[in-house]
Amino acid sequence: MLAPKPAVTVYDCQHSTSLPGTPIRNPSSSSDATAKRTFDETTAVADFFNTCFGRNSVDDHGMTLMSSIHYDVAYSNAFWNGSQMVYGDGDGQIFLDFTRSNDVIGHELTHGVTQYTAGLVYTNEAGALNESISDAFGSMFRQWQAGQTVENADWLIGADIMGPAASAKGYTCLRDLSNPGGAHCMSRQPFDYRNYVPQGDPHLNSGIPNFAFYQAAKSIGGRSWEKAGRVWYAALTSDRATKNMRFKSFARLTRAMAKQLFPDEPAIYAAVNDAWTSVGVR
Ligand code: ASN
Ligand code: ZN
Repeated sequence: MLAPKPAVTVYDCQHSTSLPGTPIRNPSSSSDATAKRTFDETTAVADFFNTCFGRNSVDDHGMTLMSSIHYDVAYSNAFWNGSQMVYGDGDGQIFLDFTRSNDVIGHELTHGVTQYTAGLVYTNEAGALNESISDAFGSMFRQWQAGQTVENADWLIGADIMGPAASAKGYTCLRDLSNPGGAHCMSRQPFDYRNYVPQGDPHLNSGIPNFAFYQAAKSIGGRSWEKAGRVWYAALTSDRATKNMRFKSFARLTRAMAKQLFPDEPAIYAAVNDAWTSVGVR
């Protein structure tokens, strides 16, 4: 029997900061493009987790996926607040409406998945892992929706929310899993453990596990979510995952899961092992 799909609800903050705001009756047929997009993409993220990883909503128990849009005035961010997603419209100069990037929607929902699984705290290495898991699954969702392989995927986070002022400065994304230190990234990141920034923001140090994920997926080849994604998902949801995990512990879990899930494909373990080793995590 197929698991029922989680309900998807959308609320309009009408530029206030009180949550959740006013319910939008039929977001799937709303004349507000933001409402419709939020409904469609949130539904697609639920399909992605269900189809690719057998997960029923963020809590794996069909929890309703709730989103509030038009949060605050010119608010240039989006976040998971522990029970729902919240999206700003951006200032229209540096950032456009945050619902425009499907990877951003995937990223925020994945924070919910992490909360219900490994429960990674949001500081130090565990915080950077938390952020990286959201980028990895956000990017995989974007690739899955577009039917891309690791070769033709763009691996970008936030490409579709770059406003004219950001584009004018040459920024094509917030972050790039395939090149975290590139000048085209609005938020350039370290991508080797030797350049880890102590007490750094999780969004900074996530470049290190991001680059490990990219390299593992790239050398395995094909579709990122089918092998590398399953290995990362198994590590995230493992009983051995802990909320204060450091890079090394998470890397060790991915190595173990690569062997467990793909015992007849040693190349997958080798790709995962080499990817972490190349970013300085042994
Ligand atoms: N958009 C950001 C994120 O999901 C919000 C934050 O800083 N937590 O990572
Ligand atoms: Zn995040």
